[in-house]
Amino acid sequence: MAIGLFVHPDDPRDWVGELHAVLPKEEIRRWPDLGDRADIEIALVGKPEPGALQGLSRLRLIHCLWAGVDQLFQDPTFPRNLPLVRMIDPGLAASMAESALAHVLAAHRRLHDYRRQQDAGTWKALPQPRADERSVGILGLGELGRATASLLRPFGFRLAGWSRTAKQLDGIACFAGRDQLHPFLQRSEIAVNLLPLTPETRNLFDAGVFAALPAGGVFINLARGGHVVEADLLAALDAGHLGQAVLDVFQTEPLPQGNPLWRHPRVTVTPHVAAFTDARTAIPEVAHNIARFRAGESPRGLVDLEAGY
Ligand code: NDP
Ligand code: OXD
Repeated sequence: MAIGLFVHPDDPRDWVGELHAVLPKEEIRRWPDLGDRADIEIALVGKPEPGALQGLSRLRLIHCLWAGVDQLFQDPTFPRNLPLVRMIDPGLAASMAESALAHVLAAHRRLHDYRRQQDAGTWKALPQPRADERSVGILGLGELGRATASLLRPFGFRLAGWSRTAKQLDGIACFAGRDQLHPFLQRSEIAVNLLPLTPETRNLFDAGVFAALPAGGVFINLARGGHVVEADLLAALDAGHLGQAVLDVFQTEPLPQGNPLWRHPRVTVTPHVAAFTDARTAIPEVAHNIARFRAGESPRGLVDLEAGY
């Protein structure tokens, strides 16, 4: 039996080298050179080509190398009858927390406002709240939301978080469920999205959600473009209610050239780079999960296919 690696041929990470280092006895076959497809027992996938997992008659486990799994469900042939594990990678979590910190500090210190002042040749000091006067809300208190909260906490921000199930976390005002979404938004001057894309969270950020954020609020989306109704986001920015949007992810990626978000003065665009799985820290986690699976134990990061994350 063999492990099939379904990553893009241009992916520069040394997946095979890292896999051989921790699983020296395993046979690794990299798509599309799979040999006899019936040999593949475990599939390691990023965003495989549609249909790439078809005909793997003895496949028993799918381990995603991305934190999010929504991209897999876009393929109608994706096998939904097998255990699916998502990536919990300390390297990715650290990288996401770093990106979130950079964007939160830029918003807090009003760097977007000063950029616009610079463009207009304006020399003017703006009011600057202290960190402990600034409310930051994190949507999603999973691996990445909690890592982000931990990195932000020492700065003294007034932190809040929103999740599906109720939580108690040190130093974070916790809100849960749809009933508590608006009270959470109303106190989030800087809102950081770290939710998974599921049927419940698709298009969550619509006109009502943007209106619930405080006037002048900043929306930072580091999760998925499918969370956002782009027309409603543009309307909230154009109306002057939303102060800035920092967007790493989009409904369509790459962001089409004609999309108005590219040139909007209150939008910052990055090309889906907030965090990448780091093969060096991720592959040992994958190896542990394979060992757990083979021992009949539950792998870490098992996806609830009903909930979609
Ligand atoms: P987790 O599964 O660990 O955490 C998800 C969090 O979202 C949980 O707290 C969960 O609540 C909450 N949640 C899920 N559904 C809802 C809902 N309907 N209402 C309220 N809260 C909800 O995911 P990760 O933290 O590992 O990753 C989050 C996402 O980040 C990924 O799915 C991916 O889309 C994105 N991502 C983006 C990257 C980029 O480069 N831009 C890189 C990596 C990931 P509960 O705790 O109650 O279950
Ligand atoms: C992920 C991503 O989900 O890179 O890991 O977006």
